[in-house]
Amino acid sequence: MPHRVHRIVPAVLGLLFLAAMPVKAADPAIDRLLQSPVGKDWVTNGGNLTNQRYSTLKQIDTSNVKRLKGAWMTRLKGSGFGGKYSFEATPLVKDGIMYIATGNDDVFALNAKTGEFLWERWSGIDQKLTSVCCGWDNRGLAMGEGMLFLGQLDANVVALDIKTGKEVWKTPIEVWQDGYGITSAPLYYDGIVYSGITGGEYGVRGRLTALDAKTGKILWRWHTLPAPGDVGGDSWPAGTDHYLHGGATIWNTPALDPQLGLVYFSVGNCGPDYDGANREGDNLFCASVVALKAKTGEYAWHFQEVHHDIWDYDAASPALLFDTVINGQPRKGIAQAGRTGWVYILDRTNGKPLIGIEERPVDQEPRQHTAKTQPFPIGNAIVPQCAQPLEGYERAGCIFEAFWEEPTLIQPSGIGGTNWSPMSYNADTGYFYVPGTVRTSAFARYGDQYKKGKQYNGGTQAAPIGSAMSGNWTAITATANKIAWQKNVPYRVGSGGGSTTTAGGLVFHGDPSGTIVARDAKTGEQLWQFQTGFGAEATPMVYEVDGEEYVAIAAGGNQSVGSANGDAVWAFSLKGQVNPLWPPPPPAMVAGPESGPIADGADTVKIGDNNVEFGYFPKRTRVKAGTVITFTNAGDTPHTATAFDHGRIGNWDTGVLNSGESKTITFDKPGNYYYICAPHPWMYGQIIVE
Ligand SMILES: [Cu+2]
Repeated sequence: MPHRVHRIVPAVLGLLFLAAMPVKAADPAIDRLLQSPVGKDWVTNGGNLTNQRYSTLKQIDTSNVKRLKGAWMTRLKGSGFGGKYSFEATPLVKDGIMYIATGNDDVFALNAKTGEFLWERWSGIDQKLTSVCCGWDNRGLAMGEGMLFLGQLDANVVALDIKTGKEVWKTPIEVWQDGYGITSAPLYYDGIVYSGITGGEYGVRGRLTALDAKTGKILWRWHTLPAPGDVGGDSWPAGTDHYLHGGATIWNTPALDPQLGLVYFSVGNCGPDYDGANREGDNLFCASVVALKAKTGEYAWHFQEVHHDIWDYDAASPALLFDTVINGQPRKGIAQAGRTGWVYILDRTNGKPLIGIEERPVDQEPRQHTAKTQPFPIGNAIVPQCAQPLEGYERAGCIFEAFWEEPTLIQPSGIGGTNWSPMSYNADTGYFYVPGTVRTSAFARYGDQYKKGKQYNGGTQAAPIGSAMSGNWTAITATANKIAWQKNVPYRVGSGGGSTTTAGGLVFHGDPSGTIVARDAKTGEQLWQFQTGFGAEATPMVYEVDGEEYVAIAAGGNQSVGSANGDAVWAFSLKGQVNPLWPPPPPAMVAGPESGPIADGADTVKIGDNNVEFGYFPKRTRVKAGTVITFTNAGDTPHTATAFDHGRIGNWDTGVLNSGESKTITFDKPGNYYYICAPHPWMYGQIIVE
């Protein structure tokens, strides 16, 4: 009976965590908060060690949430404001002070009651980094021992004095020139800082790194790509060096169970993303959830969500720990929302499915060395898992449809389902609140040579021009993996902001249109919305100062969705007086360049100009046959203009243009020429030749 379950669970969780205090903790106060239900302070990215993003505060509830207004809004001095950035960070709050990082890795301390600046630390990171695949981004901070910890896009982990913002130590995990970076918020617990690394699109070797919080010294690293002889090493072809550049990076903050002594994290895609031809085998630990011994980094267990991934079906959203009761038995759960559209629900003591996941035979393509079977969780997916046919495409299929060079339409697309965004869990309802992207990809493989520090994708998954894109929010039951409610929304969610839930019976989330929304946690009914003025694509958090409850969210857009850029942090409360801003331009609901003005006679196209890094200017141009068009990279990141014709790419191509470089292409024949950026296939342009 659901009612019984709901009352038991929070008690079990509280006891479990408080029972496991470290003996000689370096920061007992923070460790205690990390192990407790979240109250007035929010001291780590996921609220506490579980990543549940559940607040016990309930001053704001279903009956009064409609009265919420802005308590304050602060603009972060232009930090991370622009087309190359996404603003996805969750603020931390401790003792009335808010700490937040922007997409430029700058960190600000604000008075959490008023929004006033207390200190700021500008990262000074190199603006010419070429190793950022998916927008300049920093998902947040960790705190402990009087310091704040962050990972930077230049692959350094940094500790700042929490009182002043001054740098205490800085440890390079790798060099960005080799394709590495960090976008995840680290996790602090019991004297250790845990950090993931990105670069899955650049042929790197993924890993979790544990650092001594006091000194920044690296204590251990666990490679997500096993060397020959390591656990999982036989899931790669023998005698090859794939383990050195097969990707498998970590996009998000780990979770940790102090009682079991395990640290848990989700692992991203293999490289090259869409080309499995040279990496026969299951390719561990790509697209997996992994548990390690938290002190030593020793392997404990893994669960692979997608074998031999060729669809970019990462496990990118953070792993989440929860306790529940199934068939009368208390169970220790872990859940992860995959890009496949499923939530994977496992037993966190051993990595075995908690509800049931079946290995089923799937479509085969021998040239891709597709896995014979794939895991199918029992329960419901949150997004459609079959693509609709589209004119001009001969192949359309369902999840795990194999493909080679013939473009093949598949849902979910390679960006989800659920991409980087966190889901939340509310023990009162027993539901996970899962963000979803509904989008079709045209998958095609084209092979790729590994070159150190360069993009290494081996294919593409651009959305077909004219295809629809949208999003949804789904409540999934933790005991049966079934949809309890689902709400469709106009724009893609799941690439930026996630959800946060409260004891007030609410779920909060942002929206690419700029609103922050509150829903009834039981029914999904929208109870409140408020326009922040910028793409609200970060995960909200909840805190209390002087007896007043606040909900806060960063609003600065997301480059992969195309929502409005900004540099704002908003806090809301029942006593708030600040009114909403005007709505910014909304993002696209259809893929492609086909909206917007056509520049007549323009024979130059600038890429990444006007501080819009992932765009062409003009996006659409009309010229006479025989025109020579000059493509110039005016941005910071390497880009291409690559022909895109019904999913086929490359019958003309500028090749990679670094910042400042140009290339000319002559268009002799009348026609309609679409193009994309090969490394950023969500950038579209069009040349109409008459
Ligand atoms: Cu590009």
